[in-house]
Amino acid sequence: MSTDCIFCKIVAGEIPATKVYEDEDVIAFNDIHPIAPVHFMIVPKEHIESLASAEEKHQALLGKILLLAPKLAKQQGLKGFRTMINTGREGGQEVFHLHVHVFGGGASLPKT
Ligand code: DGP
Repeated sequence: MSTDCIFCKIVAGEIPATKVYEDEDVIAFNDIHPIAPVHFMIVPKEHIESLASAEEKHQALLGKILLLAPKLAKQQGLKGFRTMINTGREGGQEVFHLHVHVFGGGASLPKT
């Protein structure tokens, strides 16, 4: 755990969040600033700063997170969804604890 990390505090239960999933390795919760009707993030409990900081030892964890995305999206009623991993300040990352955004619902998403 990183003491000044907001997502570590959510993992530790020190800051409330609307959880959509939790197990021993990961937690998923709604984004506080949603950009779509359904918008949650899948977050490893281990503090990994970003995708660029992930190592070989995280391979199974990263696979688990990606495989969870369609399962949780379906549970949230999404028929399709978009994933986004902002990496580094220049990649739009604001919270430096690796997370996969999953969002969708409502009108179809614009092409990027
Ligand atoms: P990113 O730009 O990929 O680092 O996105 C970080 C997201 O985290 C941003 O969409 C807002 C969300 N966020 C920041 N602080 C909190 C918080 O305290 N609770 C929740 N649920 N989401 C947060």
